[in-house]
Amino acid sequence: MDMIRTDWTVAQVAELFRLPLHELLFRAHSVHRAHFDPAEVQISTLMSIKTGGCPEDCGYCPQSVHFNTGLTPEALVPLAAVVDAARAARDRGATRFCMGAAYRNPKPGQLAKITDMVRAVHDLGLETCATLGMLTREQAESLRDAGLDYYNHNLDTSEAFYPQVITTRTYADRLDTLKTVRDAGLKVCCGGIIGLGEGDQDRIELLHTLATLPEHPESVPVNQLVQVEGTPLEREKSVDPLTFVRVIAVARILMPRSRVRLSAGRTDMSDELQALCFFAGANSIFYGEQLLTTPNPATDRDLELLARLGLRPAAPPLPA
Ligand code: SAM
Ligand code: DTB
Ligand code: SF4
Repeated sequence: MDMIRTDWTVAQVAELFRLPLHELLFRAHSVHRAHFDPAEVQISTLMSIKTGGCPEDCGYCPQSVHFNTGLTPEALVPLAAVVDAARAARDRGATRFCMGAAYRNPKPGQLAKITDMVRAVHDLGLETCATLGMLTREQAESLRDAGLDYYNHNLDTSEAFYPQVITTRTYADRLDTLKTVRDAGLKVCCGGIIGLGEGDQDRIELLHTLATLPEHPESVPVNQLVQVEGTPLEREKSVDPLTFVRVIAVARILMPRSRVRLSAGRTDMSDELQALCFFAGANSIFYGEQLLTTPNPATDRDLELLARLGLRPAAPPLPA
């Protein structure tokens, strides 16, 4: 078994990132096999429980009030709609249900409604995840007490590149919330986006920051930017697919026990690229025709792809 390390240096991460591709893939796949059943892919389904109208200015995001993306802001959805969507997701094979809200941070009345949603989804036997922006310790604890398993809060890119993408909050704000969530006893889902205009050094630094958190995030979503019309990044150059695979492979080597999720951007990826990502160590996907506000591959198509690759959806984890 490889050692779990949180003391990686930036130079070591850079060295991995720059290995000849086949050497990198061989190492990543070996680490993957040592820690996971390589035929198993964990399935999460996303639901946007509060869409649009977000005061933050994340340059990639269709939900920010700062950009005109044609999205109509909506109120927090009713509990019954969440329960219906979660049940449908469970019946289609998802084991985790992730609720996303376009908040900078939730207000008390909003949080109370969301804890009810978490409780109801938990009671359906699903793992629960939420992404609601910044949290206080009390909020993190009440979510945990309601049955929340994971909190998603992405670092997105390197600390150096961050201010070029987002100006309404800092990298330190992000790290603070990650600490709050961890200290409250929640599992952490934290990753980033590739294709924001960052360079390899930023990708290396993001991976380094993730892998040197006091504990590795249990879940590491690697998103490829979904270019949305009206956002400042709508015409950003798309990333070299082989660079994207390198990010997945290095994440797998650095964080051997984490679920690395091949997240947003799959509609723009070939089957072959997705296959390579799974080989490089990705073992989780978002499943369902919609991410938060943008499309995801059709579920039939995904099941067919997994079957063609000889992969299968992971069984739900045993209750603790
Ligand atoms: N407002 C909360 C926050 O930012 O933490 C939660 C919702 S936010 C939409 C969740 C994550 O979605 C972001 O951290 C970002 O990494 C990802 N995301 C948003 N827009 C995206 C896009 N166009 N392409 C890829 N990932 C995106
Ligand atoms: C994550 O890393 N990716 C998901 C989830 N966590 C919340 C969100 C992707 C959003 C893509 C753009 C959209 O659909 O609005
Ligand atoms: Fe708001 Fe989250 Fe979108 Fe940023 S990524 S604008 S915080 S919804």
